[in-house]
Amino acid sequence: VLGALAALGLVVASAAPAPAAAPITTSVYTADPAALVVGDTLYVYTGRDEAPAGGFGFVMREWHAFSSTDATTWTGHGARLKISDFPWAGADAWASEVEPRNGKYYWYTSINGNGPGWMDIGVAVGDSPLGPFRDAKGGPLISDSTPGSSPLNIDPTVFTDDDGQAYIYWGSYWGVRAAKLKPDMINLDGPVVTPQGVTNFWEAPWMFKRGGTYYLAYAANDSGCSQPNYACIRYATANNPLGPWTERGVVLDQVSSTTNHPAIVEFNGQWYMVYHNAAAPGGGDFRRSVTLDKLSWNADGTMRKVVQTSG
Ligand code: FUB
Repeated sequence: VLGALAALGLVVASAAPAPAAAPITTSVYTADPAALVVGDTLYVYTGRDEAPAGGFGFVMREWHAFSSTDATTWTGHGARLKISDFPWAGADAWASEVEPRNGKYYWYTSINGNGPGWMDIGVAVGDSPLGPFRDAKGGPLISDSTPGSSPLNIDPTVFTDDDGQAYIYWGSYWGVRAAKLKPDMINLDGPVVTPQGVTNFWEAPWMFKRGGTYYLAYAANDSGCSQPNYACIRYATANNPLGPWTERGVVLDQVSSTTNHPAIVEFNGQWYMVYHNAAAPGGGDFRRSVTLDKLSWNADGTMRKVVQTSG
């Protein structure tokens, strides 16, 4: 029974405290983390890699949720959102992020909308961090027919500023995109813009604010930070949520998977870099695992490079 529950991601991943960089679970392969603090709990939302051993290409059908009160011991809550929850979509449960507003939780997802384009961005809504979640729009929030969007709309990150204005950033190999969100969180408010100054952007943006400065971390794959076909995590800062941005360097070197995907969060007074790699048993580029390491700051507001304590 335990094995069956583990396969569903419904058992505590580790009874005893594990080293900080152990995978948050080995019950399933996980990727593309997004982090959210609600009260005394750190939630991490992930995709699930289901590619067979040695398989080439992503097989991703659902998004999972995990929680912890110490950033060390994790409880798996199973798949809280699936492709089938979006009746207009049919494949590719890629990167996602959950953003709270007015007591609701909005789960923005990369998903193949089965339309003329490839990937779209959908949004589901729930009444708690663990849902249940339902499609909030009945169609994509962003698709390749959205003026100013990218041919490949993936990897949404949503940030709400101190004045209550929410922004969505997303992007792929054609560069980062951004737009304001209406207060309902399920409609864009104004044009899609292409933020300037985000150098070597590849995918996987993660937006946050610290001490009045806006930070945009993202996966880059330039030879200055990684070997060919691997990503590192660079970041840029700005004084305005839509930029212009100044690139500040590499905060996470390449990992053991070709892709990488950051979520940066403060929890219980400690900052963390949540990311994925291929270090779990049987892991690989399409069988990734989410882990996290501590992140610290210089006095000038720049980030120190994260020390990876897991392969
Ligand atoms: O997991 C599928 C895709 O790979 C994500 O959308 C990207 O961020 C990269 O991790």
